[in-house]
Amino acid sequence: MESVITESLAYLIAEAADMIEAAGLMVVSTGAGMSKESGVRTFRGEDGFWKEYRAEDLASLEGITRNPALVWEWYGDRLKACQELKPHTGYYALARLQHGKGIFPLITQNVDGLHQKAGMEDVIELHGNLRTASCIDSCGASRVQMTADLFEKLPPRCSCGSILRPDVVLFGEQLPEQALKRAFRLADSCDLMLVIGTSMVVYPASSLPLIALRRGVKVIEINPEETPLSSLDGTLNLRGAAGRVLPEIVKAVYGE
Ligand code: BJW
Ligand code: ZN
Repeated sequence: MESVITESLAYLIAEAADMIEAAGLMVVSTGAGMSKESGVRTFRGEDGFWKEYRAEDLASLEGITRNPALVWEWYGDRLKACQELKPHTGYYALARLQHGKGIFPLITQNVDGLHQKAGMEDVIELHGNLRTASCIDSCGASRVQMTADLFEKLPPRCSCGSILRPDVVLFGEQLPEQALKRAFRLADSCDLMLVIGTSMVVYPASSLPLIALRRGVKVIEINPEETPLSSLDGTLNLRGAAGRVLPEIVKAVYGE
């Protein structure tokens, strides 16, 4: 992984900083790689979650129905990790940009709540969150807070006796309607999009930068690895880790 700021990367960071300063409506879109330096594992890749499990066994309704205890054990581990972990310097750099530039919307596929922990506002959670769980059979009972006691006997159950499911978006499920509508509207109206730490393989989040590019809007990608977005016309590739690159962008914008 790229962890040093080479001369060529520093040049591209300066270019990105100019674009950010000039942009009217900037939108940021983040994925699991944003949290990697805080200690949250990504989904795909060398040390991704899904090296050990099949995606459909963990992040699908069939998976949770077939093996609820395994899925809940996985979410329990992740919830614990997310509660203990802290935002890294890249998170605070984004928050600094947001407060310096005027609040821009931040669309995230992440469920870990780290953007909010770093003090960011207007966070649009496309894939839900780890704060609550609800009845898998939609019996009408209220949502339940995801607290430690939920994990004492797995799988946790709703008051109706059915299994609970975390309020995240599983494969094959629709995304939260208002969040998705807003994300599409923003992709269709922004002047600049910053895409950080996503492999760009999960639809519909992956289509957002494509909508912006199709309008001739530039996209800045921060990712140590190449993605399907990297080679598209209009993408500026900052090939590095979010925790290294974002503070450098802030330095270039504010000189601090
Ligand atoms: C760093 C870094 C550092 C590392 N700094 N970067 C066939 C074709 C096209 C689409 C479909 C299809 N079949 C089905 C679909 C639709 C499906 C889909 O897209 N599937 C594809 C996988 C093929 N999508 C859906 O089902 C969605 N719903 C939907 O489309 O509804 C309509 C519909 C319904 C029915 C049928 C068809 C359509 C729902 C998607 C829900 C995704 N859910 C998950 C779990 C959420 C809950 C949880 O967190 O547990 O969301 S899956 C998982 O993937 C999670 C993530 O949010 C999501 C995206 O992953 P992300 O963030 O990109 O992470 P990684 O690990 O993939 O990548 C990390 C990146 O970081 C890498 O690039 C690294 O290089 C980089 N990185 N270190 C910066 N330091
Ligand atoms: Zn119920």
